[in-house]
Amino acid sequence: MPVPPLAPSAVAPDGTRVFSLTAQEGTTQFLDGVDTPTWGFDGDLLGPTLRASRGEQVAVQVRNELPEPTSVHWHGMHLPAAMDGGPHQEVEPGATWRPTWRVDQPAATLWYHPHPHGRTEEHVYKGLAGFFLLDDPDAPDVGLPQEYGVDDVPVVVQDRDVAADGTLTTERAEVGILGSVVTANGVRGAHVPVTTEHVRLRLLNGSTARTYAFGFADDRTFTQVASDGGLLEAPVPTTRVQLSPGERAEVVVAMAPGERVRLRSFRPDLGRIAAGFAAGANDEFDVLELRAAATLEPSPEVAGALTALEPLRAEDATVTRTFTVSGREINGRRMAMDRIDATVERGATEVWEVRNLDLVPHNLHVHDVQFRVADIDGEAPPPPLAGAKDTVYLEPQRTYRLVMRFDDYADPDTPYMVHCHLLLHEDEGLMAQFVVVEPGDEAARVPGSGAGHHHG
Ligand SMILES: [Cu+2]
Repeated sequence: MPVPPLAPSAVAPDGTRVFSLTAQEGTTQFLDGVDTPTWGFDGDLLGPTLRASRGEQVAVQVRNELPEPTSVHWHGMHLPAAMDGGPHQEVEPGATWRPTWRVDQPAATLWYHPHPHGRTEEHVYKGLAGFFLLDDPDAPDVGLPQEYGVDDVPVVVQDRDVAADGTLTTERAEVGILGSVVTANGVRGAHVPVTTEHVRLRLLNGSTARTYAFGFADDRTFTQVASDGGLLEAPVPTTRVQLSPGERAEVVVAMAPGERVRLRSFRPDLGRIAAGFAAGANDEFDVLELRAAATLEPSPEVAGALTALEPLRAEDATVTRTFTVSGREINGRRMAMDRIDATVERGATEVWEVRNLDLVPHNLHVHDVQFRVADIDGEAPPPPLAGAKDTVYLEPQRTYRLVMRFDDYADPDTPYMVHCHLLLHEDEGLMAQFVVVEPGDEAARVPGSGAGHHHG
């Protein structure tokens, strides 16, 4: 299995770590000997891994060599709205966009992907995605494998529907495209050489619609150590890790010398979805095979306590908002670029009550923050959902109370997005815009709205 290269960076005189990414056209062979037109960053498919440490000022020179506008969103990153790479920051063909921000959040497996309004599904499906790993030099060593590409391996899992002539087909179920060509880091039938007793996989669901339930063919127990926004408080022994589109999990797998075991996606538990909706609930796939060497280097034991999450409690919230999700609408409205749906005061802790009214899958991704799931239909979340999250699966007809705090950045002119990360749903309108403003301030006019007023 190819491991994405670490992106080179240069440190500017002011100390900023500067990366470059170029979105470009290419070709990939998903089927033996057959070229499929794909898009990638700095290559034919996917992109290099960006890596930075907490406290660093980073910048990315994003160049668009595609024949149409795109954008690059830093999924899971806490940063100013104007740097977020959403639909208000599209990059024209031939142009370069240079967002810059200070990394200030716990170590985590984040990722980047396009977010142009109405075309996100197509751009991700064609291959534009990459990892953005954050490190925290001040965090204690908790015994996790950490040699990139050796015992600490990023794996983006995606599915595509590839015709015999190589073209990417776009036949859609209600949830979007459910393809049968499942890849790990862009290849089918991937195998990963293992040279250590423990291997850490950073799993990313980079699919546009499909939810995976990862486990091993022999049903062995492994350990989930992190969710979207970083480490869980304690390791969670499990046999399955379920990820909806956009979600991540870090897992540690113990291997015996010489053994081989396949990572599979088993039938996901999507909740009470209606019969007759194709949602991938019955699909199973092999994803990759771990192949251990005859002798393995020793690995440290994973600590019993991984981190102390900062308190983020529903009872500390000063604002509660309701987001009902149905069809392609949030609270009865489709996304409009010129309408601000919520105005949040900087520093506020809020509860967002999110309910999927439908009998089909949705999920919810909130930009700028890492939230906490306070409860699901009043019950405490299961341990894998108790950590820092930026994307959560929404089972049909259940209510998720999410707690989040909007620190640091206020900008009345530029909205963040909240949306379903089933990308067809997002493109068709299941998205809303919120701005974070200074306390007492109001949202400014956004481009084309013809309404609202500017703050003083
Ligand atoms: Cu949806």
